[in-house]
Amino acid sequence: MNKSKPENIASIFSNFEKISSDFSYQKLNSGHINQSFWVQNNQRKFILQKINASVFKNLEIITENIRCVSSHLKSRNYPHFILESLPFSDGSFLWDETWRLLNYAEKTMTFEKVKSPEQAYEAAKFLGEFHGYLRDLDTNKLKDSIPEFLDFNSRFQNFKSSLKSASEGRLKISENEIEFLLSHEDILENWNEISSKLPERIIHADPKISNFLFEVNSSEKIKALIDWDTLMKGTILYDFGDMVRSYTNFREEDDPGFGENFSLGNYKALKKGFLYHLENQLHPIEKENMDLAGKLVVYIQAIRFLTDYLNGDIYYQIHHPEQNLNRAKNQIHLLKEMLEKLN
Ligand code: GN1
Ligand code: MG
Repeated sequence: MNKSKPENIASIFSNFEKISSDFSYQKLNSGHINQSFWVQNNQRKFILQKINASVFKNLEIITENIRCVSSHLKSRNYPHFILESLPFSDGSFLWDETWRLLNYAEKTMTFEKVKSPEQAYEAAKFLGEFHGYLRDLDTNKLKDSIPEFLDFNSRFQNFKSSLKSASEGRLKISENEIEFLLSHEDILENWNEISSKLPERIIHADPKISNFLFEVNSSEKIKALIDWDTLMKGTILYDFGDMVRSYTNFREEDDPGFGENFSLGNYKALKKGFLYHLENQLHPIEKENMDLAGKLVVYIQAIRFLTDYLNGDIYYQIHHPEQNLNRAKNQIHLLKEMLEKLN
C-alpha cells in the first residue's frame, strides 16, 4: 500500500489525536522535496509531511536538529513563531518512518515571488534576527542533515558526471546552458579562494521567500520562518546568497524567460535588511563577499537544477518534463543580469 496517498492522511493524523467532525486536509503545492499537507482538527491547524527519505537519509537528525534549535530559541525568548515537531500518541516524532507533524502559524500566507523591495527588506531583516538568536548556539550541536549539501565543488563534479551519463536528447536540448555553466567556473574558483576563511555559523540554508509566513492580508508583516530541515553548520553567506537568488528574481523559479530577470532595487533592500541586525556581528570577510555569495548560490542552483534534468529528474519533484531545465534557465538568466549589474 502506498502510504503517501492522500486518503491515508486521516488515518496517519489519527495517531496524533482523535479525528473530529471538522477534520479536513489539503495538499500544499510548495516545496520540491517533501510532500506537505495542511491538516485541521478541532479548529487547530497542523502541517503533516511525508519526508523524502532519499534526500534526507537520516530522519532522526532533522528531528533532533529542529528540537535543538526550538529549545534554544525558547530559552532565549525568541519573539516569533518557533517550529516544532509534535509527538504522535506513542511518543515518537516520526510515524511509519517518514511522516511527521509540525505546528502551524495560524492566519498566515506565503509568496512564491517577492512583491516589492519593502518585502525583501522585511524578510532579510527577519532572517538576520533569526541568525542573531542562533549566534550563541554551539555549531557542533547540529548534525549534517544532508552530507555535502554545502560542498559546491562536489556539486560541480556531479554536474560534470551527469554530462557523461545523460541522454543524447537532454544533452542536445540543454547545450547552451551546459556551455554557460562550464564557462563560468571562475565564480566557483573565486569562492574557493575565500571559503576556508569564512566563520562557521548555524544557518537556515533554504531561506527562499516561500519559506516565510506572512500575516494574512499583509505582504510585509512576517510571522514565521519555516522549513528547518536544512538547518546546519555553514557560512552565513550561503543564506544571504540564497535570499539574493530568490528575492531579486522578477520571475517565478521555473520561468525560462529572458529579460528583466534581476531586480537591483530588491537586491539593495535585501542587503540593507540583512545588515539591520547583523551589521556588527558579521566579519569583514563576510561583508566584503556578499555580492560574490549571491552569484555563487545562483550559479550552484543552476548547476543543481541542470544536473537533475540531465540525470532524468531524480531529485526535485517536477510537474512537467522540462521543468528542471526551465528552472536552470531561470537561474542562468538571473545570473547573467547579476553579472552585468553587480560589478
Ligand atoms: C529545495 O523543497 P524545498 O523547496 O524546500 C532544496 C533547496 C533549493 C530549493 C530550490 C533539501 O527546497 O536546496 O534551494 O529546492 N532543498 C533541498 O527551490 O535540496
Ligand atoms: Mg527546503
